Amino acid sequence: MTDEPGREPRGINDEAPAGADPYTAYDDFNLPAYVGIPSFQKLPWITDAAALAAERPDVAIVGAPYDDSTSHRPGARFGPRAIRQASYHSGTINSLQLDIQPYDWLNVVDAGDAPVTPMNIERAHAVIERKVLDVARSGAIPIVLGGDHSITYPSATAVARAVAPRGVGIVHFDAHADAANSTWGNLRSHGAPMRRLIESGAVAGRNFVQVGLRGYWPGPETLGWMREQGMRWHLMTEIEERGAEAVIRDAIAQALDGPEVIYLSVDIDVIDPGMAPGTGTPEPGGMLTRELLRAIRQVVGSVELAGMDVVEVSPPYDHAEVTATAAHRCVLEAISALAARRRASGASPITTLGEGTESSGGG
Ligand SMILES: [Mn+2]
Repeated sequence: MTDEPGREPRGINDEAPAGADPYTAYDDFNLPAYVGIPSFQKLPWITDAAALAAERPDVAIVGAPYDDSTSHRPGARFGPRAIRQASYHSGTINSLQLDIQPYDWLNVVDAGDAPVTPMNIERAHAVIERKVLDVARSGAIPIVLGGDHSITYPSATAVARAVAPRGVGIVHFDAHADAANSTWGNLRSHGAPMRRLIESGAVAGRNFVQVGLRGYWPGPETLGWMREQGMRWHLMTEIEERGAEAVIRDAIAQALDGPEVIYLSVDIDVIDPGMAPGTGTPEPGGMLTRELLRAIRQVVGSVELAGMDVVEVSPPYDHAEVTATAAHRCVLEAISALAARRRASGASPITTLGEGTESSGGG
């Protein structure tokens, strides 16, 4: 203390022991999840295409904050931001399910958002396609956070372009087939992206496989079109009868009947709305969250994943972040399964992040 007028007061830590500077004790990656930059898992934020190409990450998160194609409840434009922050973990993580610390095996970054603006569907889809293409051409597997399901049209198109001439099969988890011709005349509706992808030739109809369909849509005309394309689908009732693991084994084989790589599209409404209420078109009677997480491990663990999206998270309809948290974990399960595949391939671990630190934030 000093009573000398005009003199700067001493700092509150001036008498701390030497070497114990609380200001620099933790870097941003290891600080709590709610402190610092809200990138996915506080991973490096690299939005520039040239910087991504130089970094050559293994996996890159991409936001697609767009929901002008919704037919019912809006709000999925806020999905990427909600999913990114729906985690209590910071620092490195350890998958108990797969016994692996994924960031020891994969360089994962957050490539930021596609530069979407509202009220212009064509522009939004064009910038999403360009963003996902930039990521895929950097060598990274894009994991895209929606956004309504229309974003799968530009996102899967970009992945199909990046991997050509190799073919892509699509495994699609959803309550809905999303294979309408249009919704009230709009061809870019979130009920139509799967038809656009098949019509454009991005994916062959016979390698488009859907899991979890239920409820009261689509009608016979759309189902007839789907049959004509050779599409395969597995109703929720089949999961109830055979169990998810057997159904997903079949789905993988059907999607890879010809193609070499898989694009995985996860509509969060495949989960029962009791466990994922924050979504645009909730359909009761869906999968358990734990079933979907296991299914994602199964798919990603047994195929060559070329791209993925998690869509239709609508935070304004969510409660206690339950839907955003489920979506966040869909992404972590995929990253962990990719890491397990890398380990199984005989590759060496990498050390790009927080070596020697352990995740905080259990509870
Ligand atoms: Mn859906």
